[in-house]
Amino acid sequence: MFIEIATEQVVGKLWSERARIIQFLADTKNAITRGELELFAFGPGGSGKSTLGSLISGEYTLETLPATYSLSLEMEEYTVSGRNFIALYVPPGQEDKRAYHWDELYKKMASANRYAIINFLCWGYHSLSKIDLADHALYKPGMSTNDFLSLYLAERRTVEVAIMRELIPHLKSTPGKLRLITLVTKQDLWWDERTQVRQHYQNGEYGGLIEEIRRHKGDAHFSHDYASCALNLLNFRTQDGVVLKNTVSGYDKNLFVGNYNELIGKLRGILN
Ligand SMILES: Nc1nc2c(ncn2[C@@H]2O[C@H](COP(=O)(O)OP(=O)(O)OP(=O)(O)O)[C@@H](O)[C@H]2O)c(=O)[nH]1
Ligand SMILES: [Mg+2]
Repeated sequence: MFIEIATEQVVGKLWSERARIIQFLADTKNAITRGELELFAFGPGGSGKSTLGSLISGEYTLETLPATYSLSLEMEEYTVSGRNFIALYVPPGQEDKRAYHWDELYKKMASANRYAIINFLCWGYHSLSKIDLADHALYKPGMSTNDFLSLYLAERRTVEVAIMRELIPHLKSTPGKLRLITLVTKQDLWWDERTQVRQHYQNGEYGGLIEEIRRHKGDAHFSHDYASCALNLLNFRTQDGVVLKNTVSGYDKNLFVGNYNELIGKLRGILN
C-alpha cells in the first residue's frame, strides 16, 4: 500500500527515473486525447480529489500547492487542452452535492470505452476547513478536541465505507474491464498509525467490498491496487483555526516524494 522507508538515495533514484514517468503521462495524455481512456475520481468531500486533479493536470506541483481548501461545487474536468494533460472527472464529494454529480459520472462510465477509477479515502480526515468547531453536529460544549476528533474520524470512516457501498452496483455494471485504484491520502496526518490504516482498508469491510467486485466481474475484467500518499502537508484544522491534528513528526519529504512516485507507478501499472 505504501513505502515505509525512503532515503535520499531512493528519492534520487526516483528522480533519475523521471523520464519514464514523463513518458507515461504523455502516453496517458495521448490516449485521452484520442478518446481511448477516461479517468474518474470518487470519494468523500475533502479527501483530496481536486488536489490530485490539479497535480496531475500540471496546474500545481507538490511545491506550489495552496494551503486553502476550495470546496468543489461543480464537477471539475481537467482537460487535455493546453498545458493540462489528463481528463480527470472530479465530482464534489459532499453529501448534498453527491447524488446529482455522481449520476453524471455513472452515465459517462457506462458509455466509456477504456477507463480507470480512483476511489479516495483518507482514514477519516475529511477536510473540516469550511466549518467552525462549535458548529459541527458532533461537537458538544466542553468537549476536548481529542474527543471530538475521535468521534469525527470514526463517523467519517463509516461514511467512506458507505460511499463504496453506494458505488458497488455501478462498479459491478461498468462495461468491459474495470481498473480501480483505492487511494488513501493524507499520510502526513496518520503516518504513526499506518499499520492500523493498512489493516483497516485491506482486511476490513472495505477490502471485503473490493473482493465482492472481483467475484462479480471476474479477474479478467477487474484489476485493483491500493495506493497511498500525501498530496499536501497540512495540519488538520477547522475553519476557526482549531488544530485537531498536526502533521506527524517523522513523516518527511522523502516519504512524501517517494510515496507520490509510488502512486504514479501504480497508475502506470493499472493503465498499461
Ligand atoms: N494534510 C493533508 N492535506 C491534504 C492532503 N490532500 C489534500 N489535502 C487538503 O485537503 C483539503 C481538501 O482537498 P480537496 O482536494 O479540495 O478535496 P476534494 O476531495 O476535492 O473535496 P470536495 O471537492 O469537497 O469533494 C485541501 O485543503 C487539501 O490541500 C494530504 O495528503 N494531506
Ligand atoms: Mg474537489
